[in-house]
Amino acid sequence: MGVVNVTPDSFSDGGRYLDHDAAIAHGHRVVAEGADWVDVGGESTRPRAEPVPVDEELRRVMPVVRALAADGIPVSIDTRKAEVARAAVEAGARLVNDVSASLAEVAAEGGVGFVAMHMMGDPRTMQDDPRYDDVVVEVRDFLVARAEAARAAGVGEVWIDPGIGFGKTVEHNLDLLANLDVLVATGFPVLVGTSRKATLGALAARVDPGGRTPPPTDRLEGSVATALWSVRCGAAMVRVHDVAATVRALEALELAAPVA
Ligand code: PMM
Repeated sequence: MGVVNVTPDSFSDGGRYLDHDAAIAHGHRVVAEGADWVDVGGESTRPRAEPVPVDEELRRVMPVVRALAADGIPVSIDTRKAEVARAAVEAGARLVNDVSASLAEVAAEGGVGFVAMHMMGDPRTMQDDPRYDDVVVEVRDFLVARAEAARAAGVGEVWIDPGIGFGKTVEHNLDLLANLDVLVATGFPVLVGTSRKATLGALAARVDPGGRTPPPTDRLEGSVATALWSVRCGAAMVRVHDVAATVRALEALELAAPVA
């Protein structure tokens, strides 16, 4: 899944694709590079981001969703708002990627797929002091409950996603990545998004002689490494910014060490 953020402030690529034509071109580019889905989002969910009014979010994403869907590209809409999800599905989006895990009804009504992602709290406060007794068990139980509710509401295709970086410390994120098999064992297809996230910056700083944290655009190695790890643990999809590098790395891994 390739990311197209039509936002001025996403941590990873904010401002690059705010212009509709640039966003549409980027959607085509990630498909040419090997993405099966293009995830279009108009509200940054980075820590401490302020919510975006619905009209502004619609203005940002709709021309992009409409154009990519009209070109036959499988579009996922990354939103927490029912109005935006509904409009995007009417315009041809086929997956509702909902970081609040609460829009299953919209996906059911539209006859499209649904991603239930785990987040503790909301983006404004989620990184303040996240605490869990057992992050893996709590995230799994939350996701299974939301995914079963989505099935009961009539959604045919339900994905689960641990929500790396959404109300989690570096250690929580690493614990989730180390135990992805627990999510895979639920039987729901698992989506993982580590691309360019702060945890990868923290890991890079641990091995940097000067303890330097690279900016989001300089976290390619960690992004690719964790995408490969996720796929080898059984994740069915990874959400990435650097599609070409990720696809090439996955292909090389498959050739070097094919899965039996
Ligand atoms: N991460 C971001 C946004 N949307 N959706 C899913 N399902 N999983 C994620 O991990 C996820 C997401 C934040 O990253 P961005 O600001 O680079 O889009």
